[in-house]
Parts: sequence; C-alpha cells; structure tokens
Amino acid sequence: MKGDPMNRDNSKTEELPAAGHQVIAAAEKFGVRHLFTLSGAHIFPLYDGCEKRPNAPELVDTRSEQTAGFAAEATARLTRTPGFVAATAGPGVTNLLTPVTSAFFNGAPVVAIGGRSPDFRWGLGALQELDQPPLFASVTKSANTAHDSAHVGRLTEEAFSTALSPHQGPTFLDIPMDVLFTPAPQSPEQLAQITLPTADLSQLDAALDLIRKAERPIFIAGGDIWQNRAEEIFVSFIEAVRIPVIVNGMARGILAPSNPLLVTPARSHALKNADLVIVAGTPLDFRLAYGDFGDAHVIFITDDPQASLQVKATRITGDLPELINTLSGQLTVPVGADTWRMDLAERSAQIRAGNHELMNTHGELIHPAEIYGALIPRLTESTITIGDGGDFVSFAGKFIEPDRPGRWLDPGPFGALGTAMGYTLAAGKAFPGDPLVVLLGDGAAGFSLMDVDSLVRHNVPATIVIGNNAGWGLERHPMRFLYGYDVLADLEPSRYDQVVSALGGAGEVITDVTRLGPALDRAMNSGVPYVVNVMTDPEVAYPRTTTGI
Ligand SMILES: Cc1ncc(C[n+]2csc(CCOP(=O)(O)OP(=O)(O)O)c2C)c(N)n1
Ligand SMILES: [Mg+2]
Repeated sequence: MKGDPMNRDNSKTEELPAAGHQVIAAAEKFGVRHLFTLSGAHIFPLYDGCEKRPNAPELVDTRSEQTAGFAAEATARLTRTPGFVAATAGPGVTNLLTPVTSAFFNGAPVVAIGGRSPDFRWGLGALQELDQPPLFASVTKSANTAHDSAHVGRLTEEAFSTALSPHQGPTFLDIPMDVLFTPAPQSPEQLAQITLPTADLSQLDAALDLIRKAERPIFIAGGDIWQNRAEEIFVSFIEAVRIPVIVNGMARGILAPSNPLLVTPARSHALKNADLVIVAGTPLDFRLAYGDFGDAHVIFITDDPQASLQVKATRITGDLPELINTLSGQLTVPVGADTWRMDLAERSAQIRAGNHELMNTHGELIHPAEIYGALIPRLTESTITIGDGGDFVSFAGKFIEPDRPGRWLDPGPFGALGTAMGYTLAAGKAFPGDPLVVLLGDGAAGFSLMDVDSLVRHNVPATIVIGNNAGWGLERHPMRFLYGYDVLADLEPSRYDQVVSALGGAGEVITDVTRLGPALDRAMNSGVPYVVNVMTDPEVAYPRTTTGI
C-alpha cells in the first residue's frame, strides 16, 4: 500500500537514507553522545541511523520511557550538552511527559523525539494515533510535528538550538511514521543558531547602587549559573566583592565548603537578616519564600524575561555569563560589613559542627542522619550524588556539601519521584568510572528500581543507599500534623537489596549502624549497582521550614 512504511520494497538500494537518519545527523552536529530510548517500531529509522552512521550517538535503552527521559534531563544538567531521548508513538510518548516537565522546571536542554502514527492514515484510528504536541506545549519551549521528510533534519536542528538558547529547556518533535521512513536529504551544513536573550540593563545602575550600599548582602547562586557556564566568572566576582553565598541545585559546590563565603548552612538566618538579597540563575519560587525577604531589597539576575514577574525586585535580564561579567567589571572591591561576613561564617561552622554531632549520635533505631555520618567521609571530589525521595533526600541536602559544581542531582522544584535510575544511567554514561552515589527513599525506589536492569546492561555501577523507613515519610508526618493520624503512608520494609541482586546487581540490608561503613565500602568496590538497604526509624521526620504551598 502506498505510504505504508511496513510494506516498503527494500530490495532496491536507496540513494538517500530514511529521514530518521537526518534526526541522528542533526543530533551529531550538536555533540550528542547518547540517545536514551525504549524500542518501538514507529521510531526504528532512528535506531537504524545510530547503527549505520559512524559518529552517531550510542543507543542506551531503558525499561521505561520515564527513565529514558530522566536520563536525557540528567545528561543535559551534568554535561551541559543537550539531552536526547526518543519514545515510540502513544504510550511511549506520554510516558515522557513527566521527565520532560522536570527538564522544563530545571531549565535543562532536552530534545525529545516522539514517534507518531502515520500521516497517510491520520484520522482513521491507526494504532496509538494521538496528536501529541498539544500535550507538551505547556512544558516545552517548542512542540511540533514534522510532516515533510525533507524538513526533518532542519526541524530537529531547530529543536536543538531552541532547547539550547537561554533560558534553556526541553523541546518536543514528533515525526509520523511514514515521514520518518521516507528517504530524505541531509539538512544544510550550516547549523541552526543559538539565540542569546536580549539584555535589559535598564536597572543595572540601581542594582549597582544597592550592592555598593548594602551592609548585609547575601548572594543566592542557582543552578543556571552552572548550566550556562558562568561558574568561573561567578567565583572570581565573589572573591572580589566577598558577598556571602547560598547555593542551590547544580550550583551546589560552586564554592568549596572550606570557603568562609559559602554560608548555605546559615541560610535561614542570612535570609532573615540580610538587607540585600541577590538572586541569580534560579526563580524566586517557594524555595526562596517567593522573593519575600522582609525589608531586604531583592536584585534578580536572570536569563528568563518571564521568570518571577510578580516579585518586586530590581531585575537585570540577559545572558547570565555576560551579566555576571558586567557586574564583575563594575564591582571590584569588597562590599558589605566584615561583621556580617564573619557572623554568617561562624554560624555556618556552628551548624556544621551540630550536624556532625547529630550524624555521629547513635540511638536504638537508625536515624537517617547517621547514614550521612558514615557516607560523607566516603564521598570524593568526583562523586556524583543523586537524590530521589522525600525526607531522606532532604537530610542529604542539609548534610552533603559537594566540593565541585555540577555533581549534585536533585529533582528540583518539580519534585518528581522516580528520577533515580534515569539520572544514574546518564551519570554513568557521561562520566564512566566516576563514583555514583544514589540516595533513595524506599517509596521513591518503587518508581524506577526495575531500571537497575538497564544499569547492569549498560555496565553502570552505583552505590544505592536506601533510607528505608517503611513508608512515605514526607507524607506520613505532614498528615499526622494536619489530621492527628496518617493513612496511605505505610509500605513494607522490603528487601530492595534482594530485588537488585535478582536483577544482576548486589546488596545487603543494614539494621545495625556500626555495620554501615563496611557495607558502603563493599558497595563502592563492587563494580555493580549495589543496594545498601538501611532500615531507619520511621518516627523521624525532617525538620521542614518550607511546605511548597
Ligand atoms: C511522582 C510523585 N508522586 C508523588 C509525590 C508526592 N511525594 C513527595 S515526597 C513523597 C514520599 C517519599 O517517600 P520516600 O521516597 O520513601 O522518602 P521518605 O520521605 O520516606 O524519606 C511523596 C509520595 C511526588 N513528589 N512525586
Ligand atoms: Mg520512605
């Protein structure tokens, strides 16, 4: 039948490869090294392109599209090159919705390619026929369909350049099966351009004035500083002006914990008492009190002209490295009071000492903090730490201070559970040999643990520490607080270590904290995905100050 890709006459050698090859050619131009996917006939030409083209991305397959999508997101955040994922039409594509949304919230440049039922049958009810771009329109920078095989290469390139143009984020392109199988020419050599945001410096002078006059300034450095490669210029700026810094997301590690200007532990005191809060590279959302810091002035430095528009702030908009460079050129001597700097540094040191004590106090049941007491001395500069869970991961955020930026993957403000195995797979593919430590809630484990299978197949070892409080801790305790009881918060104290062993990894259960250190060493030396399943006290709740509401 004319147009039916399954009934093609393959006996003649075609001069041009299928349009699917042009998708791969476009990805190559943007330096993509991995295509995360789960097989489906609608997207076979992409796989054929990867198999036949000498410089094509490596195919990395998963056990659910969600894991593939999270792997693409993590690739973008860790390597600052675009993440690339493809899913087959219909349910494959809808399974991408959560990770693509996560990438959107985290400003991660991801290109998601969807299979789509063929155009020549459109409207007749072919298998998995669904108009998919509208589903993605609100969580991507662009969501399109390629209806003409001759334009597939160009449209894919545009999907990449749009994703990479600040403010970065995901794009979606679906390609009908008949279009994807049709031979198509390669797109022109010239690469689609990345466009930088137009700078709005109208409030720059006001901002400089505020900074020069501030007594108690604090700088909040967000993940976009890392994502946009502004970390070096940021550090030299901070060293010159000596403004204390709080970090979030991928910017954690931008200053080493030994640097007295890193005052994240004293965050709440700093935000309560600052007279100037400078925020760069992260929105002023629930994590930052919606930009309300009492009487303090707020300066907001962003590459997203639409971000946090309701917040009253002195705004500077443009390309982040350029903006910080501009500030750096104008401000070359320390600002703010030395007493403020010293106060925050001392408070941070005290809080760290208190944390250290908590992490090394042993009770009858294991407190999650004790896990970090054993784990933290075993983290190295090159460790990539991945958190997926509720309270257990909040403790990680409190206790772990990375030495280097770009090595800490948390879910960010979308807060999706289920990221763990996708993020781990991406980290292992991007940085083979670097130690991977996954901090996993027992509840979160249920979303992606089957993809240990993918870690095993793709030879990605990881130390997976499960904080097993036999339940949804971050639901159990708020519900008790609101209702005086809890429901739907209990899970079995399951042997996730045995699950992972059955999938080709290994693991053990820990009920006695003195055995934890050696277990972590065994995990780190095992060369496989290894679960250290730590039974923790279900009554411990993370002392939370923000609710997200
Ligand atoms: C996909 C998804 N579903 C539900 C939630 C709501 N949620 C947030 S934290 C949490 C509990 C997590 O439990 P666990 O992973 O065991 O960590 P714990 O809080 O027990 O340490 C739940 C259900 C969510 N954030 N994401
Ligand atoms: Mg739990």
